[in-house]
Amino acid sequence: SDQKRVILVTGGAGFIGSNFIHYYLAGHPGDHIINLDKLTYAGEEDHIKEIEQKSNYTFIKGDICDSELVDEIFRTYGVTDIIHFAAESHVDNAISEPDPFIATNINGTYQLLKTAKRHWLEGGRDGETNRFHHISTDEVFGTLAPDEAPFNETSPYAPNNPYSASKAAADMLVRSYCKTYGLNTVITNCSNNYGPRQHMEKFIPTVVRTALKFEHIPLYGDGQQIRDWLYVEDHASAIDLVFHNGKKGEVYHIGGDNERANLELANMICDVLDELAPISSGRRVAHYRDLITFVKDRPGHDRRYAIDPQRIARDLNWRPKTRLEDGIRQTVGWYLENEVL
Ligand code: NAD
Ligand code: TDX
Repeated sequence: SDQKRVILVTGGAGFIGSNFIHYYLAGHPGDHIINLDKLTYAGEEDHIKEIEQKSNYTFIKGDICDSELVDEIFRTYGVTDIIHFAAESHVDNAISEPDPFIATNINGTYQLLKTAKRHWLEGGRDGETNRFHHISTDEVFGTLAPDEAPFNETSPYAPNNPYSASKAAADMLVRSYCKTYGLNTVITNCSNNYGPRQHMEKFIPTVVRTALKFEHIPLYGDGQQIRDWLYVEDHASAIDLVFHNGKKGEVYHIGGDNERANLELANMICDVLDELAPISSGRRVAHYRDLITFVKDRPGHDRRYAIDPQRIARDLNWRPKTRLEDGIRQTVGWYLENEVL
C-alpha cells in the first residue's frame, strides 16, 4: 500500500538487521525505520552510521525485553509494523551460556507480541494493516540425513541446541498470537546467511580472520557438515517481499540453493584469499588451505541443513540471485577493505 509505515526493526545493529535496513530504506524512502537494539557484544553502531543522518531513521539503544520502553516507542512514534531480528544468534555461545538466549529470544519476542497486540488489536481495532514479521531459522527443524528431502514449511520442529530451541519457542509464540488473537504475523525461516558486516564469531569470518593471521583455520569435527548459504542481500529482498505481500499467518522458507560441506567452503574461501591477498614467499604456508585444522566437534552439531524454497518462489516469485562464488568473493573483499576482523 502507499500508506506510510513506521517500522520498528529490532536488532538492526546486527549482521542481517543492518544489511536489511540499508536495503529497505533504499527501496522505500517514504517509510520510517526505528531501530531498537541493545548493542550487545554482537551489535555494532558502525554498521548503520551512514544512515544515521537520514530523517526517516531513528536509533534507540534498548532491550526488547523492556516492555515499558517498547510501549513508549509505540506511543511516541506510532509504530505500524515490526520486523523482529533481535536475538542471541551464536550456537557456540548458547552451548556455554543459554541464559541470554532464553531471555532475549523467548521472553523478548513475547514482550514485543504483547505490546503489538495491545496497540494494534485492542479496543475493537482489527490490526489487519499492522504486520508482525518474525525472522527465524532453519535450525528449528534440527538435522537432515544426506539423502533426506530439504526442510519445507510443514517439516516437524526438532531443535537440537539451546539456541534453536529458543528460536523454536519464539516461532510458536508468534504462531499463537496469530491463531488466538488475530495478529497479522508472518514468519520466515532462512538458511545460513553470509556477507558484509557478519560478526567475526561465525564460520566464514572465522576462516578469513584466522587465514589472514596465519593461524589454524578451525573446522569442527570432520568438516563434512553441510549448510545452505544465503547471501544477506538476497535475504533482505525476500524479507521485503514477504513483509509487504506475504499472507497473514503464513510461514515462508528462504534458502540460497547453495548446499556446501564446511570443508569445501573453507577451501573456496582460501582459494579466493590466495588471489586477493597473495602470500609472500617466506611464510610458513604457500596456500591458505594448508592452515585448515580439524578441531573438537561442537556438541549436538547438526549434520545438515537445507531449505526447499518452493512456496516463496511460487507465491511471491522470489529466487536467490547471488552465486556462492560471487558472494564469497564480495564478502572476502569487504573484510579485506574494512579491516574489521
Ligand atoms: P547478530 O547476532 O549479528 O545480531 C543480533 C542483534 O540483536 C545485535 O545487534 C544485538 O545487539 C541485538 N540484540 C540482542 N539482544 C537484544 C535485546 N535483548 N534487545 C535488543 N537488541 C538485542 O544476529 P544476525 O546473524 O544478524 O541474526 C538476526 C536474526 O536472524 C536472528 O533472529 C537470528 O536468529 C536469525 N537468523 C540468522 C541466521 C544467520 O545465518 N546469521 C540464519 C537464520 C536466522
Ligand atoms: O570455527 C568454526 N568452525 C566450524 O567448523 C565455526 C564458528 C563454525 N564451524 C561450523 C559449524 C557449522 O557447521 O561451520 C558451520 C557454520 O557455523 P556457524 O557460523 O556457527 O553457524 P550455524 O551454527 O550453522 O548457525 C548459523 O545459521 C543458522 C547462525 O549462526 C544462526 O544464527 C542461524 O540460525
